[in-house]
Amino acid sequence: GAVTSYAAVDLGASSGRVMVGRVGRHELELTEAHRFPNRPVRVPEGLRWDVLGLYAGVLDGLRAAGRVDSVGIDSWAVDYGLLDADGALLANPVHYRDGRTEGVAEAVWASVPAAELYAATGLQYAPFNTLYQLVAARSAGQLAHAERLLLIPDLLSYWLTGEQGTELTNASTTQLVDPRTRDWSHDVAARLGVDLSLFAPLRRPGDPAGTLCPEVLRETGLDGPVPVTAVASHDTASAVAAVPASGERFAYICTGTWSLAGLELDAPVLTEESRAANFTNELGLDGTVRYLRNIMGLWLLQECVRAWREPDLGELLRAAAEVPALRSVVDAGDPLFLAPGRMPERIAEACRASGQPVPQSPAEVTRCILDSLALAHRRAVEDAQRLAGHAVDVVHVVGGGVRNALLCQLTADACGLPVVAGPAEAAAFGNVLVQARAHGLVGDRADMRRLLAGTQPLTRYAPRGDTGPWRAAQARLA
Ligand code: LFR
Repeated sequence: GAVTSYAAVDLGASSGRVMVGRVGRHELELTEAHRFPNRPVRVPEGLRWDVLGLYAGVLDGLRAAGRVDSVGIDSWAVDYGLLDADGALLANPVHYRDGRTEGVAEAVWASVPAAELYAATGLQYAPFNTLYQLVAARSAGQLAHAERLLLIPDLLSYWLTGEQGTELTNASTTQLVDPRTRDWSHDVAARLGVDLSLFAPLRRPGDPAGTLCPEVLRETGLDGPVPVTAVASHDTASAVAAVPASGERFAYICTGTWSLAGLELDAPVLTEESRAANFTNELGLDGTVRYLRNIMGLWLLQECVRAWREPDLGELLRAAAEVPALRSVVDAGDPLFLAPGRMPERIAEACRASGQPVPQSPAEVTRCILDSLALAHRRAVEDAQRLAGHAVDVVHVVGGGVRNALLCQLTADACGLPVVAGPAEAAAFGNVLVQARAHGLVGDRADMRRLLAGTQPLTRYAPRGDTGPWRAAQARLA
């Protein structure tokens, strides 16, 4: 049968890649055309993304990918670039780990109480939600010359095509979208004085998003026309679309720099209990709701590894597996761990403060992190089921953490549920499959998932022991 190929640009917090997906009726194959580091840059004014470096990586990747039927872009959420009246980028996009939003949420809640904001937008509190970033930018006078705001994937898409849009799944992370109407929350914006005309018109995954412009074709050596297709441009939305589940009784954990743990629902959960539990209602493919909690994720380990000057990761994980389980745990959902730097010390301080043994060696700290992540996974999967009234009997782990067998096994143990791990490149798969679907090659969401389950290697982890020790460890954090 016919096989077509798609380029998936997938930008994560620590690296970007351009993958080529080949899709047929019973065939799905992903190969890496180009991978490049994404290093946040600290300048005197704060922490910034090197967005020109990223764009250069995208162009290199497209050149390496060669002839494709379409291109799609996804990245992390919430961050954006501002354009002036001529469409030129005004400044380097601010990194969501920058400290500029400290105290901003409290000021916002004075105008729109937190409970009302949750009922209207369904978004969990995170200091970096675009709304808080925008309010901080406005106070700093940074919006004075801004005519347009483009979220990161939309900005890169604009540079590739000259066309502007705002993709909906990623827009849902701004805290300016109503998850019931899947449209802007005009009321919240008006009450907070946010000018929604800063945003380009909404696009949905699968919508056409222009074609590579002549300069890009020249730079990449490609022959036009090459269409760009809007995908689920929030990386987590693309990853959830690529969870190889059958049926509805599953939870997912998208692992990488973050762990995003939760459920796919038809409708948002906007109760006060849900807000207190800090669950978010982000939008997914086909108007689904990604009901999930943000957990710090492998960021905790990445930051330690950086502090320890990059020891061999395989050895570190083998040593961590030998350390006794659950000696000390930290709350891996705590925004305390958001900013970069001093991570081994901050973990030690958290253990000391909760009266637990302080992990000493890198192996002990690593074990503490992995136990803590598994524990946070357990809590999120449990809470989500209870709050949404939606029971599951399997947990799908996708994303970079799939390669961390100890984390997958501990997650199965902690949840007391079987874990199915894979694919690691879920975001890129979701990106490719939405493009293939837009071009008529695959059917609905269930077909996409069947194709993944039938073609990709998945690893199963059965839970070991009972969950008593995990419940006891949780009690230490209460
Ligand atoms: C994961 C992710 C999360 C989002 C965080 C910040 O890459 O997109 O979903 O909360 O990054 O944008």
